[in-house]
Order: sequence, then structure tokens, then C-alpha cells
Amino acid sequence: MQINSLMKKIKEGLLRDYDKEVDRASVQEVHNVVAKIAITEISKAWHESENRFNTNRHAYFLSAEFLMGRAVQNNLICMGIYDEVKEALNQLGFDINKFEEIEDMALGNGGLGRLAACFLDSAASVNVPLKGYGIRYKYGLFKQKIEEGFQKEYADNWTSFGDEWSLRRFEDSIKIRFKDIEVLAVPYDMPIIGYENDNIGTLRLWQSEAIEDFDFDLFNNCKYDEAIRNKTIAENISAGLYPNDNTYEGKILRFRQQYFFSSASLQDLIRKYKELHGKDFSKLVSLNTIQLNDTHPVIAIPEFIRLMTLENNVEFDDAFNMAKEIFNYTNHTVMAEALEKWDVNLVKDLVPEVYEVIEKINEKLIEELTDLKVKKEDLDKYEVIKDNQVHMARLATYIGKYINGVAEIHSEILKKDTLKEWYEIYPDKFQNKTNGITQRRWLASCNKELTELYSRLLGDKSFLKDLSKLKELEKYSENKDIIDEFIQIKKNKKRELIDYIYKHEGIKLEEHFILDVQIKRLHEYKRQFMNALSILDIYFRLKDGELKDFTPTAFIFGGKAAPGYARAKAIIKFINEIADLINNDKDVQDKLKVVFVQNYNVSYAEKLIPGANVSEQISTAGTEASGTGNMKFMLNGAVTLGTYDGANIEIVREAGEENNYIFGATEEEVLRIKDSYDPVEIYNKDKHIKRVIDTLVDGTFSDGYEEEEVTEVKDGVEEATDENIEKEEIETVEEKLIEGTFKELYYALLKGTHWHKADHYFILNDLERYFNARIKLSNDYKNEYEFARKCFINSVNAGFFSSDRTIKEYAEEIWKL
Ligand code: 26W
Repeated sequence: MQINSLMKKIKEGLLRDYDKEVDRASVQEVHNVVAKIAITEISKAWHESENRFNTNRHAYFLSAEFLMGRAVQNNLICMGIYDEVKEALNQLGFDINKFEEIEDMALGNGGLGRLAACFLDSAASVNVPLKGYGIRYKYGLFKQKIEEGFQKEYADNWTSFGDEWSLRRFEDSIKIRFKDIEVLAVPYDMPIIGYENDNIGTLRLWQSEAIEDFDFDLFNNCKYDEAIRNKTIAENISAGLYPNDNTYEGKILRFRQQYFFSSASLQDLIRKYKELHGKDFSKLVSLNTIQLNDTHPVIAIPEFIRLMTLENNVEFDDAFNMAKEIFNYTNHTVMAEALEKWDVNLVKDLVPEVYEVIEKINEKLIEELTDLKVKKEDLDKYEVIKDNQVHMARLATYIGKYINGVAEIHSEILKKDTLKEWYEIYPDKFQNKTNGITQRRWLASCNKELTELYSRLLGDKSFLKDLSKLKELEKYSENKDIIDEFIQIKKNKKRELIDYIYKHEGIKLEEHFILDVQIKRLHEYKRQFMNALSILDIYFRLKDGELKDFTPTAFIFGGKAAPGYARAKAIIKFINEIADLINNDKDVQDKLKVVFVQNYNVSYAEKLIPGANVSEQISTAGTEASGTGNMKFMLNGAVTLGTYDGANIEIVREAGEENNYIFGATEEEVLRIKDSYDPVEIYNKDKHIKRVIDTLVDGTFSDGYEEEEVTEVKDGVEEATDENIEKEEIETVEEKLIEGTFKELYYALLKGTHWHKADHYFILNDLERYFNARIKLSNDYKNEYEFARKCFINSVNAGFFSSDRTIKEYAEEIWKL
């Protein structure tokens, strides 16, 4: 596009839509006009892509979450017009970086939602016909502020300035029937722009609306609330994203959301099929395949059979067999608390016809298991309806044609543990698809400097379409000039990050510090708590002079806790207490800093990751399915300080263990020690560990429990295991909770609760090895050049972790496109 014509379009757009010249227009207004120009520009290619999509075999990605982040920069880059737009805006006196004020589209919690977004980007870029289906939540993931060290949540009304990257397609609306209400699912389509090709994919998000949203008679009789009652009830369904990551809650509204978007998506695809092929369904499963992103859309399985039998006159057995061909299921977690089960009564009450189908599926299952000679007493482990609950993962595994985990270790755990009994009878269903990330966003867009360097060395930008090309750069790890340039780029990105943190958090970091970053959802299994305890240990050892020559390090945290997750919130407060202590202690100013950044989201990640030296990936082995942040850091040249877990294992396989800092118990070790593990023994033996853990109860810190109401009270406590904890101290966890959340953390580590044993995530077991790995890293960093070489080797070996590779594997091995 010509710069002049772009300038003209922007000026005209601002006048037309807002009656403003550029200098008076707000950032949002300029953004909206640019978005409109872009959408118009791609509209023909989008239309053509949709036609191609429908005529060939294609795949649908059903996901309750799509964590898209900010669209503008990525879209302009993919269209190949970023530089032109930047220049046009510049000539109009507008700095394109101001688009950083534009809100993220945060319709997802964390890894699973961001993965869905990366997959769409990759599919469009490598020409895999994939359409995303989800929910257009009015409110995305809550915004987080840290006030007095506590997390506070605020609503995320992300469309308040409009949603210019989407098109409302009211004409494609679909009715969704629950037993008590009927609502309208209205689709909003967002283009997914392939990188420098003509392919445009689609993300279709459903918004719930009332079929009749206004009763004029009631209104006329001054019954205003009643007049819009239908509207309120209907709009509730897509009102908000549930903020739980990895914890299942059997909420009715959540079930409604799942059924709402599953049914709308299926009806949409069946309608499209019928438009092209009439009522002959013989080609339905050869033309369509559906990927279920975790169990959230699994209700689509019985709904599909219901739609085929009751609304399209297909025989049950035929519909059932079609379902077994069309669906596939990805599992994203082994956490028991995340496995979805719905009360039979809830399902029956809301969608009785669907429930009847589930019963029939269960009968089929029992028949099949009996044929397979599964013993009667073992049937319990398989049944989809058991103990008055519908088990969604079982339903998905039974009907899904292929089942996959998201990293090698995770897929193995599914086979030997989580879904063990299913693997025994259907081994051919099971696959692995190691996750990936899109290099368009996680390199080209967030790290232009490194992209420039790699383009220059490789001669072109084709690595943005084939990331494995980076491997050719490995030879430069011996080239001093190139490593020096690489060092300079990292320094620039660090400086940018430091400025950004200063602007947003008011804390000034310094460039010569190691930037050590742990950013992800706050969860016990991810062990931010272990990081915090270890920092405190380093602090004490610096104070008492035991630790000398420690390389100055800034420890940066970011992440949201589910609002109802009391312990995770206590950990945030604990980290902030530590930050307060350390940042205000003159003795360690030149050595240590701690920051908890507020409202960590995709856009913040785009700043933190390029600026980081160290990527913290320290989950208990066997708990993090894959992780994808780890891959983003690697690509941007940070070393991994992590455990043998998730994709970390594959990361060090690609980049070399010698270039990373892997420590701690393996999954085998965890399994081996599990039953006999006694954290109190470690606590009593290791004075360093004792010292930091005691700060939870000795008044070093305040959890402010007098200011903060303790809301979640759990009862009960396990048997005492050690006399060293005073008898009267262990009474019940309830009492301790009343005394404050830090005490609760203390008892969780040393004593356990009725729902978890003491130190359930084996923090004490790994603390010393973690400390040693950190010290080694700290020493290695002193040799700037050698350390940078490690970082470089990581970056150029990140090719395997492109989601382009992942999506091609899905396309070939699961979707058979
Ligand atoms: C029902 C509540 C609930 C909500 C979210 C259950 C489970 C989830 C997700 C499955 C949690 C999630 O995001 N899992 C993450 O998925 C990423 C993408 O595969 C992985 O990289 C992470 O390791 C995994 O924790």
C-alpha cells in the first residue's frame, strides 16, 4: 500500500467516523480507523479463503478460551504493511507505539487459551484449513491491581471502545434451546491473517442474546425491569469468562456456556454442510473434523448425536458412528481438580434430550467393554455416568478418534496414569502433540531487533514461516561479532523492559542486574512459592555475609490468582511482603530487587520475555502438562532455570542441558518418595530452610489478616507426623486460618490439610537443589560472553517449538487433511 493513499484513508476515516482531524483523535479512534482500513483491505481474500475452506476437508477448533491479546501490530505485520502504516501515521504526527494503550482481548485464562490463539495464527500462515469456535465474553479475564500487596480484581470491559477487528454476522444467528429458556447465539467473526499469504482464517465467537429482548406491554405499564428480563437472562450466558485455571467448579452458568457455544458451532457447521450437500450426510465426516480443546466443549459429542438424530432424521447408530469419526480430544492437564464432571441432575434439568443421548452412549460403552472382555468389576472406571456424575474426559476418550497430550512427558502420564485404563483398551487412539508458539507474535512482533539480526544472517525472513531455519545460525555461536551484537540486542530489550516496569510499577531496575522472570498463572503446582522462599534465603545469606560474589539479580513475578483461590492470593501477598523488605533494605540494594508486576497479560508478556535473562519453569515434575511460556523465553534468548517437567525436557533436548539450568526431582523421584516424604525432616535438618519458613509465622511479615477478611475456611487436618511441631500449634487448620493466611501457608508446608498432604508439591525436597542451580547460574553470568552464547544457542534451537510445526502435526496425524 502506498503511504500517501494510507494517509488519505486514515484522515478520511477519522473525519467520517469521529468528525476529527488526527491531532484531536484519541488513540482508540486512530486504532479503530486503521483496523477498518485493514479489514476492508483483506475482505476479498477472506471471502475467497472461506470458500476454499468449505469445499475441502477442514477442521474446527472448539475452545471455551481464545487469548488473542492485542491484534493491531500482529495483523499489520502479517499483512506485510506494518512499516507503511507506521510511516503514514508518523507523517500524520502519530506514533504507532501508542497502540500499546489498546486493550488486550483477554478471552482466556492462560496457557490453554493462548495456545488456541497461536494455533489459529499458525494454521492461517501454513494454509491449514482451521476455523475457531468460541464464546464472545463481554467481560474477559479480570484486571489485576496490587493494593497493599494484595491482589484486587476489576472487570475487564474490553469492548468499551468498540471491537473493530470483528464483524457481527447477525444473519448467521442460531437458536439454542435449554429446557427453561431459548436464546440466540449471534456470531462475531474475526479474521486470522496468514503471514504474507492470501489465506485468511476465521475465529467465530458466539454472543448470547435474547430472542425477544423487549416486552413493550410491560414497558408501557411501567414494569421496566420485567420488560427487559429476557434480555438480562439471555445475555448472562456470555457475560463473563470464568477466571479459574485448572480448577473445576460445577457452576450452572458455566455448563450453559459450554453447551451454548458447542451447540451453536455444531449447528453452524451442519447448516453449512447442508447448504453445499443437501441432506445426504454421507460426506459429513470425510469433509469435517473437530478438535475439542480440553473437556470444556465435550458436551458437543452428545449434542452432535442429538442434532443428527432428532433434527436431521439420522439413525442413532449412524450418528453415533459419525461422532466416533469426527471428534478428537486434547487433554491439557493432569491436575485432578481440573477434570470436569457434571451432576446428572444439572445436565438433565438443563438439556434433557442431551442427557438421554449420554445415557445411550453409556449403554454402547458397556456393550463394547463387555465385548472387549473387560471384567465387570472394572466397568466402574470407564463409565461415563457414574455416581450421579457425567465424566467429561471419559466421554471424550471413548468417542474421540484421537486423544492427545501436549508434551511428551504429559502424553506418557496420560497413558500410564490419568487415562491408563483407556490406553489399555484403545492404545491406537493415543498420540502426543508437543505444544508450540507462533514466531510471528513471539519474535517478529515483540522482538524486532532480534528478527532483524536473524533476517540479515539468513538472507531473508523465511524463518518466520519455517522456524527450523534458525538452526542454520548455530555456527555463529563461535562468532564473536555476532554474539556481541546479540548481547547488545538483549541489553536494548532489557532497557525497554526496565522503563516499562518503572512506568507501570514505579520500581526502578538496573541493566546490569540479571533479570530473572517467573510469569504465569499463580498456582501451587507452578511453585511461585518456592521461588519466593528461595529469594528470601538468598537475601538472608547476603545479609549474614555467607553469600559472596552474588551477581546482582532482579526477580520479577507476574500472574493472576483465581479470585477464590485463597492460598494463591496469600502467595502473592507473601511475594509482595518480601519485595517490600528487600527493596527497602539498603544493605542489599546493589544485589537484589523483587517486583511483582500488575495485570500480567499477553501484552505484558511481549515486554517481559524479550528482556529476560532467565526463564523460571519450576513446576513439580509431572504436574505442568507442557508450558508454552518456556518456549517463548527460549526463542528470545533466555536460559531456562527449570525442572524436568513438561516441555522443559524437550527444550533442553533441543538446546542442550549444558546451556540451561535443570535441577530437582524427576517425575520418577517424586513417585518414588511420595508415600514416605516428610518435609518436617528437611525443615529440621536444614537451618537455611528453617529460617525462611519460619518467617511465615514469626512476625517478619504481615499477611494483614486484620485488614483482610479470611473468606475460605477449610476444616480438618492430617495426623501429626513430627513432635517438633508443638502440639498446641497443630490443632486445626481452621484456627490457623483465622490467625492468617501466612500461617496457613506454613501449615500447608509442614502439616498438610485434609485435602493435601504436607508440602504436596515437594518444595522442600527441591529447595536446596534450586539454590545450587541459582548459584551456578549467578556465577556463569559473570562471564557475559559465555552466558550470551548459551542464550544464543537456546534461541536458534527453538525451531521445533513453532506452533507451525505443531499444527502441521495435527493436520497430518489427527485431522488427516
Ligand atoms: C474447568 C477448569 C479448568 C480451566 C482451565 C480446567 C482446566 C483448564 C486448563 C486445561 C488449564 C490450562 O490452561 N492448561 C495448560 O495448557 C497449556 C496448553 O496446553 C499447557 O502448556 C499448560 O502446561 C497447561 O497447564
